[in-house]
Amino acid sequence: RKVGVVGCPVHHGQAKPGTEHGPDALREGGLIKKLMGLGLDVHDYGDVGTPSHEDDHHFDLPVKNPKHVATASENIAADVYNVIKSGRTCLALGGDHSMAIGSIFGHSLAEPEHVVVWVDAHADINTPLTSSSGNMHGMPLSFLVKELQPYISKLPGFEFIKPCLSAKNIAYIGLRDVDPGERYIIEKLGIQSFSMSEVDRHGIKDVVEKAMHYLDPEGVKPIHLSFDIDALDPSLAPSTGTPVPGGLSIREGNYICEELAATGRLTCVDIAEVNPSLGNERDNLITVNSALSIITHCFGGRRQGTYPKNYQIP
Ligand code: DIR
Ligand code: MN
Ligand code: MN
Ligand code: MN
Repeated sequence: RKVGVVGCPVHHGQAKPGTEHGPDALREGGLIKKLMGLGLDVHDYGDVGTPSHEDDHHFDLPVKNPKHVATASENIAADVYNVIKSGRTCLALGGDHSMAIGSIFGHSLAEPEHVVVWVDAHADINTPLTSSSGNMHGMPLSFLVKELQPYISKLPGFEFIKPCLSAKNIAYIGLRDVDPGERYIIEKLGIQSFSMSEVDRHGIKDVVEKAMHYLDPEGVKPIHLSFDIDALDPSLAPSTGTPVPGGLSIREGNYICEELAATGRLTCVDIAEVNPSLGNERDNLITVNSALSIITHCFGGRRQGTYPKNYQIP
């Protein structure tokens, strides 16, 4: 299998500097070697450009840095599209979760029928008007969901985005910090949501099975996994901007990834919100190692073990 890595060093979707170093922290943690060790043909496309804008907060809306987010999103979309079109599975390294605007939109240009599994403590579906933070990493899905467009304010730079998802194309896993407006939207649009309560009640096996059956009962559609590292318990991912107690274990996280990888239809994976500027060196190491574990299980790594194609007993 072929993989294309796209660095998305964005941080303007939230207030804590450091997520722009996420891609390099993952590379320095041994990402490429680990993927090659799985027998994959890996090409690292480097980082997308994140052009700066001087005047980026003069609008009536409480939305922060829309031009920064828009131009980075446009660049991310172009790279993700090219990687997938060239026949590679895309691994998009964040960056804060506003990166998913570009990666999901770019994926949709290449694979219009794709479905999205959103693994996160947060729902990231605030509109510019339901958001109380103004942080765009809490809004990415709202720009992509067709049913929400009547409620989405026009933002500078966002003209290139065509809403590419229906509410029924999304399933959440791991939610435990959802704003009132977001909960209302989830219920109103009937978005499939497996919060930590459902993980507790049914177990991760049932949750993944139900999510995939709901999104694509025939098992034919390309899958986009958007994995916010804060979906994991903070003990496993301390270096992240908005940790919430009571998260997924590494076993649950890896299980989700093994199951999605086993479909053979995982075409794009985002890893978002790794922030090496938060916490100490040990926190960074724990967080990067958790992210690498999640990634490898998306790309053929299995806890039962693997061996190269032509392996023979020596
Ligand atoms: C909150 C937090 N719902 C917001 N969102 C976060 O700002 O809209 N997303 N942390 O990852
Ligand atoms: Mn900057
Ligand atoms: Mn989150
Ligand atoms: Mn998120």
